[in-house]
Amino acid sequence: MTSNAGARRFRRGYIRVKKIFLTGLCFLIFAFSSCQGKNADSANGGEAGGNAVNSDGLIVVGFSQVGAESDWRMANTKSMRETFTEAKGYRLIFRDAQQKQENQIAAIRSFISQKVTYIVLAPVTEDGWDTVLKEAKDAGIPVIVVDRMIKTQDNSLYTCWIGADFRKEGGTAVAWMEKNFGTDRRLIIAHLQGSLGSSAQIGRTEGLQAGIDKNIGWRVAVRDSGDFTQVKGKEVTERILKQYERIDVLYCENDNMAFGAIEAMDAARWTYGVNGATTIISFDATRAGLEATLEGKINYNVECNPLHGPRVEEIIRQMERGEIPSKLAYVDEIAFDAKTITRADIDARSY
Ligand code: GZL
Repeated sequence: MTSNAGARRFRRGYIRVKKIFLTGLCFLIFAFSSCQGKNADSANGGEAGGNAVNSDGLIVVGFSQVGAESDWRMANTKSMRETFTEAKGYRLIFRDAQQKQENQIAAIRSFISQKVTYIVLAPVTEDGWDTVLKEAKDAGIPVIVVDRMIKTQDNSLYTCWIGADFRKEGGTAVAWMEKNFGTDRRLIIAHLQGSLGSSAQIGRTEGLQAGIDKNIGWRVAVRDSGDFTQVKGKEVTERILKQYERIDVLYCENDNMAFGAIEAMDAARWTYGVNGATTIISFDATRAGLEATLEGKINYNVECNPLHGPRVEEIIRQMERGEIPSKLAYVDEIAFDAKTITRADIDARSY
């Protein structure tokens, strides 16, 4: 065989081997990329563009939680996590918004893109939800609002709401104040508000304001927000103690701000509680809040029950049965007086 013919045969063989190699390489690249794409989709809980609920027969619940700002919030999150487990037929996608509405809106949009079965929203504030809830409605995903309320002109944007009657909670505190201070004496009140614009703050403030409007001797010397946190509750109280000689009632819109206020009062050697100059009223009745009530540091503590997990599950079960849940559902709540609370009262509670 001449060297030219041999060279030609070698070239033809080389080109054939090269073609086979390149075809195989293209196939491998295509197979890997489509597999990767599928894995990415299944990581989001479904087939490529498929419905998350179908991936493994679980009901997928996207829960946008306010944050982790208080003992109440932690108990609320625990209740939801303990309820929506795979053993009970759910996949819970939990998002903590660090008390920022923009994070909740982003979470809801991610739930929509993952095609969850239900969206549960604990809204940080009442306003600003219409746009994103319209997107959820257009995607055919029911929205259950829990804890605080949303304000909207279009009630079709959410299926239902379950939570506390915050104004009633404030009214309960005012009734106790009337009983213990009378209605015709001068009362100097310092008011620690929760996160401004949240239903809990709006309702508890309205409850107090109704008492002030009714009892002419009552006066709010100072009103400031501690954002439902212990750190800010302490900061606000430190400022108050520097400005005022006398505070008859410190009205704290949650336990964690009351704990911060107690820290500030201790540091300033300011007396409070059942044996002190300043009466402390608080809300939530968390375990730590009730311990402080039992110790006489908090005079009166109005419960706000955080155990919404089973309540939300009941709503979902109703909807799975094709039933329509009540649009609004209020939870029953009680209150605790430092003068009558017992250890048994606290031990009987699950949070
Ligand atoms: C009340 C809830 C409030 C609690 C606070 O339902 O929204 O938010 O009172 C919590 O402790 O931060």
